[in-house]
Amino acid sequence: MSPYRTTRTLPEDATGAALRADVLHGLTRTPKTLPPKWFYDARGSELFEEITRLPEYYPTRAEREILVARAPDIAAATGARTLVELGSGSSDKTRHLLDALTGVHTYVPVDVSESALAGAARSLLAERPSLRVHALIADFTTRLTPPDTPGPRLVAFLGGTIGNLLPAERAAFLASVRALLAPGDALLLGTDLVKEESVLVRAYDDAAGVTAAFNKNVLTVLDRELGADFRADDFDHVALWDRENEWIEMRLRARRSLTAKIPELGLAVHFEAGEEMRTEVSAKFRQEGVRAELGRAGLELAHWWTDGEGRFALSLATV
Ligand code: AVJ
Repeated sequence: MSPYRTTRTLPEDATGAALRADVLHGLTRTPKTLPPKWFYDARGSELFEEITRLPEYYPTRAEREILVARAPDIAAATGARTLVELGSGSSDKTRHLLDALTGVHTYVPVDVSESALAGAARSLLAERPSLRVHALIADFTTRLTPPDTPGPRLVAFLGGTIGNLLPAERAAFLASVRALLAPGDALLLGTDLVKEESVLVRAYDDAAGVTAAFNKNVLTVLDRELGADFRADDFDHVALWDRENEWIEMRLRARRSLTAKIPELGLAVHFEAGEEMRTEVSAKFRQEGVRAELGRAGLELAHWWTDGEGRFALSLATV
């Protein structure tokens, strides 16, 4: 019997339908927006991996530092027997947790990318043959039905990805996570922290232009998936700090007046010269804000760990 099982909660064509709905909605409103999840095709995922190695992009290294230092504390505080990871991607940082969480025999990675799940499971199982991996092909922002595995469960949501959700979406997301937890279960949440503006902006506008390529890659996704005729060099990459909302915003700014055709939607979208389309929000947090948002979802902040430079935090929350 294979220790790798998958459960699909997304219909095979869900991705295409969701992309069409998001593009239709986002490009026919003012200002224009696209949700960040469409960055991550094969090329976009590769560019993101490259971003995590850039000197300016500190969150991945800072979070790894905390995980390495605190994994034994996390194991002791939770006594977890099942690890559920939302948006698990390559499951790269998960190793640090699995090494310390000696009571965990079942790992439930949740991701929309079936290929990422299969690749992650293959390499984890090669290292830990006794691990049971039950992958969920699912969008973590929708209601999840995890398999019936032994508790206590630890649900991990790493990388600061919660910052890609708008405040109302975060509240709904945290409430749905809360609904997954039984008494004794816990949530491990990674959040990037508010810091000096120049450090934040450089992390999203690196000197080598990798983040610019990552941002523009969403246009090639629309061209390939919807037959659109966007050209990456008609747009400039913009990263700015919104000090009121305390989030980084990535935008694509039209270098000239243009009209893009999107045949699959029967749509022509006009951009004025200089018009900006928002492609990502990446919120930065403070401890009091995290505590309050968790509290409103019925979760209690039990531990708050940061890296040595105070750039990133891991929170452990209980019900
Ligand atoms: C993967 C969502 C954590 O918001 O920092 C990196 C994505 N965007 N550079 C982030 C991203 C631009 C990243 N997360």
